[in-house]
Amino acid sequence: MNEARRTTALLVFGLLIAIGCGGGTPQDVFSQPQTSEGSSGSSVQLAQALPESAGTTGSAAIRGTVKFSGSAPAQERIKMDADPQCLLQHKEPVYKQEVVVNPNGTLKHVFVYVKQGLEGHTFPPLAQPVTLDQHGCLYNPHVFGIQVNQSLEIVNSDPTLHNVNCRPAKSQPFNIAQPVKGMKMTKKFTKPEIMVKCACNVHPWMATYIGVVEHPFFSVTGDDGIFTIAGLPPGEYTIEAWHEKLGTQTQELSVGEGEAKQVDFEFKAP
Ligand SMILES: [Cu+2]
Repeated sequence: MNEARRTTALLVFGLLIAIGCGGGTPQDVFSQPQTSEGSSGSSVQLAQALPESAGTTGSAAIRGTVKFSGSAPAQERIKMDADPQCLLQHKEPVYKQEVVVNPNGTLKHVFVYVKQGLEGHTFPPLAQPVTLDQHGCLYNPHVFGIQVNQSLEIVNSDPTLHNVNCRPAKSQPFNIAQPVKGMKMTKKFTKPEIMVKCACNVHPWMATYIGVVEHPFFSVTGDDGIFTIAGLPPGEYTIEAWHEKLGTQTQELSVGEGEAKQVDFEFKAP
């Protein structure tokens, strides 16, 4: 490798590390950012960035848009008056995150994952934890994915008490209190489950939904309604899109090595 190529390779490697350490999930490296409410609009598409330890990977990709049809429901404002520590952190009104229609007519907070087609492969959980933050008395992210037995780091960034009450049906439920800002705790889910709901009993508007899957092939739509599942081995797959209020939809497709297939979903107004 000559010096110029070495420098380029180091820069690319540094970029990947920077993205990987940016507070997002490790899946951010190859799909779109999932954690930051404000920055989830752009899709970072770095195919084949999965580490070798991820298991059976390839260079196939599935991308698409989750569209919304019909009239968007009125955004319901969250009243945080009961806890001044929550209220103080927001200068602007805060709205419920249930049905969020983006300005481009797409749907936010849709969990899209490979439901079938990866049987027989093993995918050890990625070493880097996924972070669930409690900030401004909201969960960030509101919807996200994690692998079975991948670490979930739960952080309280608020100067107020939160409890994290997670009720999986297949893994061990837990309910932890984090009374002090900066508290952290690590948990894992041991069985796949679509979806695990976690909620805060102190602030009844707080809820987050976690897609627990056996592989790293999932994505969540952000401000642009786009999902990207890259680094896939070639195969025939069933893809499912899940939305907390609008249900699930599936599509079947086959994708070859090095191929990127487009699959769009459309959810109708309730
Ligand atoms: Cu809370």
